Amino acid sequence: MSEYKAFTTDTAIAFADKHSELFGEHSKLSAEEFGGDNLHLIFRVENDKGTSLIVKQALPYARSVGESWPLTTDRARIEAEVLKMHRRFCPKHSVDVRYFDPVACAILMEDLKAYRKVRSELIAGKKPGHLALQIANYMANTLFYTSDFVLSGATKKAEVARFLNPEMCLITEDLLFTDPYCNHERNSIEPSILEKAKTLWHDEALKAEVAALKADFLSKPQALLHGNLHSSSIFIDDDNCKVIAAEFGFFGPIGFDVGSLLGNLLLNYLACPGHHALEDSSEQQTYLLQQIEQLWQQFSEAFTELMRRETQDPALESGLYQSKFLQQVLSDSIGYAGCELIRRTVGMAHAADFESINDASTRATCQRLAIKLGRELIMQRTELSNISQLLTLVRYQQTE
Ligand code: SR1
Repeated sequence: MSEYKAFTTDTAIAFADKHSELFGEHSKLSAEEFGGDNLHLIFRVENDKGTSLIVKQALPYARSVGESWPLTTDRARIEAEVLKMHRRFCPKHSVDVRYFDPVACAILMEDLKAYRKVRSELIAGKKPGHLALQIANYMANTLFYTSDFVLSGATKKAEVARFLNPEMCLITEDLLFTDPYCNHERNSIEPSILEKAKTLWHDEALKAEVAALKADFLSKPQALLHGNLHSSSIFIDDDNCKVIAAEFGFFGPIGFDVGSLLGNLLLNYLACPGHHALEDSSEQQTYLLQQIEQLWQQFSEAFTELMRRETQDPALESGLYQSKFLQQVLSDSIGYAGCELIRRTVGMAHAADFESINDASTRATCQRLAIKLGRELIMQRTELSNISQLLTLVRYQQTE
């Protein structure tokens, strides 16, 4: 068996050519490597008619950290399998995986050339009306059909084992739930907010709630999660959204996927004054809150309808149980959204929403608000019993 070798443009072309019928002998192929991803080599391979595919190869380490942080290349298998599974249950919003090679740790997939990254669109002040509705349907379908409501006990356990993904989960466990709450060397904290960040390290009440959220992340295999569902993992065009990058997938708490997206929409909400003039900022914030409301409403309606119609286990058919289940998903989602706000502000992996704010003082104000709102969400997650209460809390977080 041949060995793992990082692709060059030439070997990426050969890989795409071998595993695709789109490229024939008559086509002249070209490839470009494009960046933007910390953990992978990504190539666009194109023929002379303009038809293209993406080759995504897992690197054995994180580029931003270097070879000192080894990473399992098995995540390429996880990513390919999660994307294929999610596409089974939501074909419209999952990227199409054409081929996976376990030795090269590489995936050949659909090129979303005409799509744009949601995070960049939101930072630019775009207001796509179909984002929340479509991703809510994606989450409801992918999460419901991989849960205990549908899978038998034996199948579910076998699937949990197939998607264990311990190394990638450890990254999330460390970066989301541990590092921000101590003086960890991986943290990246701007000096202007250091005092605010330090309050997190000594906040015992908060740390107890984060511990509870981490414990659930470790031991609540409710459904096959995407595992990293933020606004850079979703691409959008004028009519449709598609989800990519599922290498952090595993069986975990449903609220983790919902909360990751919620947290990233809130991050963008808080960043608005750093990107737009006063009136535009307030319009963009109104749009974002409407999307958040729609995200939860549509997700909960679709999930409720699926539970009512499609539950296979008679013991889980109780309407009362199902509504309690969803209530729990809401509070988990709010808690994980709070963790996401905090880790993107003081942890290792910051996001462009704040990083691209040029004015240092505005950026610091946004970051302090993110820490404050993140804390409120974590602490109040079980008291916020519906999405309107969450939105009211967000609207009132205007002072640091
Ligand atoms: C080393 S990876 C750092 C972060 O980037 C990814 O997008 C995940 O969110 C991860 O936590």
